[in-house]
Formats: sequence, C-alpha cells, structure tokens
Amino acid sequence: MPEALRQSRYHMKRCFAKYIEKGKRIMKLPHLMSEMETVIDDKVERNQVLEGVLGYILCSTQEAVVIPPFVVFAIRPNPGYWEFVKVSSEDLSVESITVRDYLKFKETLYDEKWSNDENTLEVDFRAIDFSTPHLTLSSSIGNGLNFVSKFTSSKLAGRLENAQPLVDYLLSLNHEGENLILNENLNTASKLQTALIVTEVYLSALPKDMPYQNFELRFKEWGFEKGWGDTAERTKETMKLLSEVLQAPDPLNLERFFSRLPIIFNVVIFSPHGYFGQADVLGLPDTGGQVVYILDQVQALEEELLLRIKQQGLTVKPQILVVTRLIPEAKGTKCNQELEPINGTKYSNILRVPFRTEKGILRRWVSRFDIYPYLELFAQDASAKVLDIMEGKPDLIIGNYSDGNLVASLMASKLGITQATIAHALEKTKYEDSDIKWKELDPKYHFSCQFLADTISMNATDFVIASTYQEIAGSKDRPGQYESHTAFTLPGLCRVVSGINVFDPKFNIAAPGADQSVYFPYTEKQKRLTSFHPAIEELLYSKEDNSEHIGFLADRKKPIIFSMARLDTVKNITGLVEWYGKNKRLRNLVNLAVVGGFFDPSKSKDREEIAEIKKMHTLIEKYQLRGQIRWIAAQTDRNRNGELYRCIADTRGAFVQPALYEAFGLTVIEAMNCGLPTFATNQGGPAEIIVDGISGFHIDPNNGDEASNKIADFFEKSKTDATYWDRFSKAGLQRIYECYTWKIYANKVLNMGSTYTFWRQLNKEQKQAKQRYIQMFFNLQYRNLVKNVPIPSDEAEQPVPKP
Ligand code: UDP
Ligand code: LCN
Repeated sequence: MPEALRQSRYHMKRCFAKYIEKGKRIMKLPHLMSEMETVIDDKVERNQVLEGVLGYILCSTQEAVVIPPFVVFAIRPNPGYWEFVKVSSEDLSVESITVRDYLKFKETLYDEKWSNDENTLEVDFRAIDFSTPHLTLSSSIGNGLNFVSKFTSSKLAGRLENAQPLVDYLLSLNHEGENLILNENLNTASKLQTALIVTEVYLSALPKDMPYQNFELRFKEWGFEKGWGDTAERTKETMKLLSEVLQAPDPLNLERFFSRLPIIFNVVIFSPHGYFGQADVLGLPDTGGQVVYILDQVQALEEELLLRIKQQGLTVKPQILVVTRLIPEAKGTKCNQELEPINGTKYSNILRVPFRTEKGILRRWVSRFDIYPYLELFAQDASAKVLDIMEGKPDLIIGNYSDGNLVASLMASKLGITQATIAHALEKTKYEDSDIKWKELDPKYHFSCQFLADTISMNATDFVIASTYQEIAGSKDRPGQYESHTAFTLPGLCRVVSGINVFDPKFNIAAPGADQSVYFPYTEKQKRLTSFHPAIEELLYSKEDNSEHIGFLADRKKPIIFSMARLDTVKNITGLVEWYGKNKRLRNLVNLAVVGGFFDPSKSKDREEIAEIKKMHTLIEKYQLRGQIRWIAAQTDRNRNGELYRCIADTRGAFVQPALYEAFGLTVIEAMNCGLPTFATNQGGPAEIIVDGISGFHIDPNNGDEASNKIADFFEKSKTDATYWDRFSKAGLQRIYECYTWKIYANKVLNMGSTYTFWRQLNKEQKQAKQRYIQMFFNLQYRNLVKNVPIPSDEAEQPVPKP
C-alpha cells in the first residue's frame, strides 16, 4: 500500500482529501470508486491509477471507515482473507492495524464512549481454538471432510499404537447397548491388525454371497461384532479397508471405511419457525424452500440409511424426526397436529412441539425475527419428547436456520451428540451494515439475538452443511454469509473480534436437489400431469380477476417469463415487475407471470409482505401492465407447480429469479429440472448453480436495465434461431444431473455424520473448552437480549401445565 500511494501521490492526495471531505462515515466500494472518478476526471490518468497496485487494492476493499484525517480500509484480497490498513490523508502514511482496532474505528461512528471503554465485552472464539487445525487455501474452503480425513490419517500414521484412538472408537460403537463392529477381545491396534489378517483368509474361502449370520458366532469369538457387511464379500471389503488404514492410513481409504460404519441410525432435524407441513403451507410467510429442502432431505437420507443399514448386515429401523413448532391456530394446515408421518418415507415423522411462555402455549404464528424468546424452553420440551419417541438419544442432530441451529446446539451439547447446522440463508449479509446499525434495526428484526444465536451455533456445531461455496466464503467481490461473521461489532453490546473462521474444517458443501418425480423435463410427454392443464390454463389465461389471480395476458402467442417466490423484499419480485414495466422491447416480446403472496395487504401479518403487496399494485398501475401481467397468489401444490413450470416451457418462455440476494434458490433448480431456460440473480447461490451463458444466464439485480435487456436479447435471438432456446433448456438439465441431485447429497451428509462423530472424539478436550465458553456467552449475553423481544399479548393464550 505505501508503495502504491507513492506511485501517484498527486492523485492520491486529492482523492483522500475528497474522502474525508464529508467527515465521519462508512464508505462502500462503489462510493470509493465514484468519488475517485470525480477527482481524477481524466479517463487515461484514471485508468493508469486503476491499473496499478492502488487499483488492485481499491478493488479488494470491501469498505472504508472515514474518521478525518484517517481513512481505514477493510481489504479482502481473497475469500476469507482480510487486512486492515489506516491511511492518513495528510501525509499518506500507512499503517497496518488489527481487526480489533478496525472494529473500534467503526464503532466510534455510532458509540464512541462504549468503544473506548476498556471493559467493553470482546468475543474471541479464536482464543480457544488454538489446537484445531485449519485450512489455508481459499480454494479449499468448504472441503472440510477431505481435510479432516487427511489430518486424521496423518494422526493415526507412524507406529501402529497411533491408531489406538480409532480402535477405542470402534469399540464404543453400539446400537441400543448392543456392541457393533468390535468387542473387548480386540482392544488394541495390534490385536485388531492380526485378527483382520486371519479373517481375510477365512472370508476368501467363503462364497461371496454367504450371509453374515452364517459366520457371526465365530467372528464374535474372534472379537468382531455385527456391522461389517451383509455378506462375506461386503465384510471382506470393509475389513480390507480397515487393514489398509492400519497398515498406512490414507484419507481415501479412511473416508471409505467411515462411510461403511454403523454410526448413524437416528436423526433429529430441527426447523422451528414458519408453518412446517407437507401441504398448504408453501408461500406462507417464512415458509419456503427450507420446508421443501427438509422434506426432500428426509426422504433422501432415509433411503440412503436403509441402504447402508442393509449393507451393514443389520436390521435396525432408522428414525428421522423433523422437530418443528406446533401452532394451535394453524390456518387450516396440519401445523396443529403433533405427529405426522412424512410422505414417501417408512420411518420418518414430523414432531410438533408448541412454544411455551410462563403464560402458557403460544397459539399464533410468529415471525422468524421474533422467535427468540421461545427457543430455550422449546429445546427442553423438544428434547424430552424426542428421547421419549426415539427411546434413546439420536445419533445426529441437524439444525436449520438461526432458530433451529440454536435449538440443535442446546440439545446436542446437553446430550453430547454430534451436531450439524444448515443455514439456508443467514440474515446478516442481507441488510447493509446490519451489525453496526443493530440498534436501529433491532426493534424490527432483533438482529442482536439472531447474530449471537448464529455465532453460538456456528461455533458449537461439529460440521456445517452449506449449499454452495459462496454461502461460506462468497466470491471474489462479495464476502460469504458465514464469512461475514468472522468479525463484527454490535456497539453497546459486544465486539466480536473472532466469530467464526471459514478456514475451519467443519465447513462442507453439499448442494440440495429438487424432487425429480415432481420436477421433470417438459419433454417427457407421457409423464406430464395433464389433469392439471385445465386449472393451469385458467390460472394463466382466464380474463377475470379472482382471489387466485389478477391481471391478464391479452396476447397468448407470446412466451411467458415466469417467477415464483415468497413476497419478501429480498426476493425482488417487485423489481422484476418494474424492469419489465420499463422495458418496451421486453414487453413486446413476452408476457410476465409471477406467483407470490396474496393481493390484500390486510390479510398479511408479515411486515415485508404487506409492503411488497402494496408495491405490486402500485407498479401494475404505474406501468399500465394489465394485459401483459398475470399476478398469481402463492401456490401450495408442488405437483401442480411442477406442471406449471413445464407449461411455461411449452410457451418457450423462461424462468427469472431476480432476488437482491439468494442463498441457494430452489426455484432455480426446479425450473432447470423442467427444462425451462433460467435467468437468475448473480448475488448468491444461483451464480454457482448456473454457468452464465452456458446453462442459463446471470442477471444483476442491481442493474435492472441490463437484466431486462439480457432477457430481451435472449427472446430476440430465440425468435430468429429456433435452436437457441433448446440449447439453454438442454444445458440447464445437464448441469442439474451432474451436480444437483439428492442422492449425491445424502451420501455426502451421512459420510460427514460418521467422520465428524469420530473427529469430535479425537478433539474432545478442545470441544469441551469451547462449549464452556459458549455456555458463558449464551447465559450472560444471549439470554438477556432475548428479554427485549416482545411476546405477543394481544392473542389469547391457553394456560398449560409444565410437561
Ligand atoms: N414455492 C411455492 N409456492 C409459492 C412460492 C414458492 O411452492 O408461492 C416453493 C418453490 O417452488 C420452492 C420454494 O417454495 O420449492 C422456495 O424455495 P427457494 O429456495 O426458491 O426460496 P426460499 O423461499 O426458501 O427463500
Ligand atoms: C432458503 C433460501 O433463502 C433459499 O435460497 C434456499 O434455496 C432454501 O432456503 C433451501 O435451502
């Protein structure tokens, strides 16, 4: 940096003078750039400066804090890597500063007294993380399982005795108290190694398909218990993997060996908020992809568990419980039903446990932002229920989103169970400066509770399941959702100098899929659900407004561009309507159909939804869209939705996902599975799902004109070249089959479950130390904050005895 500033001192002086001109403030990269442009107005000179090191530094800058005469930069040269430098605008001197000092600079803009107080609370998870090995390459972030396998094999390597922790772990495996894999006869690595050599010879002489039961008793005497395989062949293979590991541990064999071990049978999945149900809930506030994801996930996990258990030669019935909130006022859904079997599974259920306060059961739905006061009691009640239904502890607890992850952390730490977290979408990055401005936003969003809950569960969990790389560590230009918790500050509350480290090997990517029995290509004529066609015809083209649709499509020869989402601000459906309204060329080429929310704002209890509904009406009027737009209310029947995507493909239309930010974007893969060419936001997960210009298109939600012109170009080209549309339809499908299926997902997640269960054993002391720190943070900080979230009193609550 000093070098860079010296290179063009004249321009730099002027530039920095400009930056400090307006006094104290936070500047984002676009501001820094545009103010620089006003100072260096000659394009050639500007390019020279931008092409130099300074340009490179500025481009890596995420934000700068201006406190005259200083400008302090937060620079992110690579995903996960941050540097902080303080530049004096007077003499251009440069000083590298710590993250702590950077946060302090930022805080002084909001609460100087608190910032300068020596006793301000600092949270530093790094301080108790010193013994955990970490990745170092940005490109390896999200590949934790692989790293853990490598690191574990190096720990087990060398002398045979080094493998003793593995032997001890195998000795501990059991199901409901019955030993699996090994018994005490083989309690050392050397005894185990010798026994494996003998058994290999023995097994080689048996018919490959001989059932395990035929040699079970003999094996038991030798020290081997059930769980190695269902046949002689499978048993031999698993034992061979272990022999290889004992001989010379290598990550590949270790990973394969762990994928075969009988470790996971019972799984609990927490998803408290929203309306969690199998019918009539999608599109309701806070009820979207998370529900779809979990239901599909359960099917895929159960299928994979059944296969693995069979191959292990066991007869155990796996159990998966999705634990959510029971809502007495369920609005005609089944959300007031305690136990509900999950369709398409044999042994999986939804378990609903009500939210309780000292006044009794909470009867009404509450927004996910207001949910924090209920979680601690919910975790206790839910744990008791789960232990009762499962007749014992689960083997893996998976949390979903901030609320589910916190509950999962509380239960997992109490019972000593392996934990995974899934975020779907963390709120922090959705709102600019949401940490530093928390006081302003707290009455509406309670971010103080949410960010601390997230920080707690990220640290408590054994592994994190992310859908994409960007979710963890973002892209070259934009920090990831998890990464934004690396360091942040809530002035007046606490300064988090080290929240989470994205180089922690707990981070893994396992992308979800879409149910391919529901979302299949429009070309599969014999499978098409033609019985829905009359209803879909009515939904899209009838002329009258009713409670399900408003607006109409006058020219039905035009292709339809289609979008479907909850009516949240961030989903930006209103943005798409506005882009369409403004772009005459696009309006001439295509019609617009959008599914989302409902039409009467007074029917909604969700703040954002109400605002978006009103905005939709305004835009339709402002741009005179009647005749070209069809606004359809939230749709709850996924089978009909699948057919709707295909009917849009029949018009040779496209799907548009215009979100200001999308964590993953299930609708994107649903549309692609149906063969519908897709345009999706470049902000978030869809940027990874779609390869721009190959399997679909990226659009910039912050540049509506460019986005709508890109869509118009596509339809213009498709008009003149009939193969153009087909090309994108097929390439989208190909991308899905290669990367986004539930089978790939379930396999990965169960492998994680097995490996991280051993990993937490290996790092027991470190884990315990961290848990103590987390408990303190939870008790002293989080629990107090929760008291600030109002509990609705306007609704009738029903008193209940404590369970
Ligand atoms: N969805 C629906 N009806 C609606 C809106 C959405 O069935 O009115 C479904 C959609 O098909 C998808 C899910 O809800 O399966 C939304 O998932 P996505 O990941 O796109 O967004 P989220 O709502 O989770 O943020
Ligand atoms: C929540 C979101 O916001 C989406 O981006 C995801 O696709 C969905 O959950 C499922 O993970």
